[in-house]
Amino acid sequence: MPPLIPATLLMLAPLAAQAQDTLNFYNWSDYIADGTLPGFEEAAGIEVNYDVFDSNEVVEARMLTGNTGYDLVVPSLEFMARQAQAGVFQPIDKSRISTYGNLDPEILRIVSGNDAGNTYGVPYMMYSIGPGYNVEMVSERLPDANTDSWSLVFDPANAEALADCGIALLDSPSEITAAALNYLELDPTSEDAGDLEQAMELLEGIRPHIRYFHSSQYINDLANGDICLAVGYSGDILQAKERAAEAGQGVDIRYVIPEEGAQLGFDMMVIPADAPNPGAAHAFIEYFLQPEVTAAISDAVFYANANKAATPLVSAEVRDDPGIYPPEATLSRMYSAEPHSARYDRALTRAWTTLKTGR
Ligand code: N2P
Repeated sequence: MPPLIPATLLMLAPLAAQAQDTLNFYNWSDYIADGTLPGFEEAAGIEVNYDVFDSNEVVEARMLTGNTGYDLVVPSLEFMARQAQAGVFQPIDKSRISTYGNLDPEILRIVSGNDAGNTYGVPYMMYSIGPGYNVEMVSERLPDANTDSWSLVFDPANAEALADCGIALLDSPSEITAAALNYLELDPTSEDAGDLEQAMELLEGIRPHIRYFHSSQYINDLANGDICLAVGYSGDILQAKERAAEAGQGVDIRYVIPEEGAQLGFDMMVIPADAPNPGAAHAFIEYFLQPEVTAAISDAVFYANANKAATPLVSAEVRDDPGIYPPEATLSRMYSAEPHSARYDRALTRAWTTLKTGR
């Protein structure tokens, strides 16, 4: 008869190994290349559990509650800054990331404005927020409209003309309100109650013409011609354009950074303070920062990256697209979001609920 104790140990061993060799990764949807996770699993011998989200607000609620079980999460910079203050992250140990030096020092300097010393976050990808539209459906309904302007959606007459083919807005109070403030020539980072009221008035004016608020569904809907305009994330709209081209039904999608300017954002890889396996998170960041790995993600999802060594490897199609890598003149018209105070955030959430539900 085999001894009892060794058998028990044998049963425990695989469990311990599993905890050690698993990365629990929580990332935005439609934000990775097909080969990234298999490549990492193979290279590092670490298995990946991958979950996705499409909203900073959802991530923030989970991070502040804690105990998420995640090792690596990707909030946007202005949200990350608030969460860092709440103490929910652990510092990145740069000495464990041999590829850290591939990051563009200029971008690290910019993000350090909301992450002093680049302590908690490593840039994943960069994005802008603007209108994407179905070229044919929009020109049929609005042959004379300026399609390079936010007025394409914020002018109620235009929104009304497009209502029948379908307008979607991101379900993102901070980002849509900032776009409205910017269109009104107010400071997009303003926390002034009167400014918020003006932004909400603008949005209420087009509300009857909005089909839905959602932060990822518009990719397929634009590609299939089920909606004709979405205010969305740059790369997601360009993924819709690609899906439409692949489907071969003649749907042509265009993404614009409007002449009034748009939000430029940074999504940041962070490690929760209570991460079960911070070693795996560091290993992923090190793997990710290899130039060919970062470049393959940019090529797949149409977002710009902060990996300077990867730039020459990004396909010309992506690198030369002004909607992905905005040229200097466009950059000078763009704005960044800042962390909200808790007080403003409550007012914004209330206003947003009223906008969406009428209550
Ligand atoms: C990916 C969206 C990422 C940009 N679907 C918004 N942070």
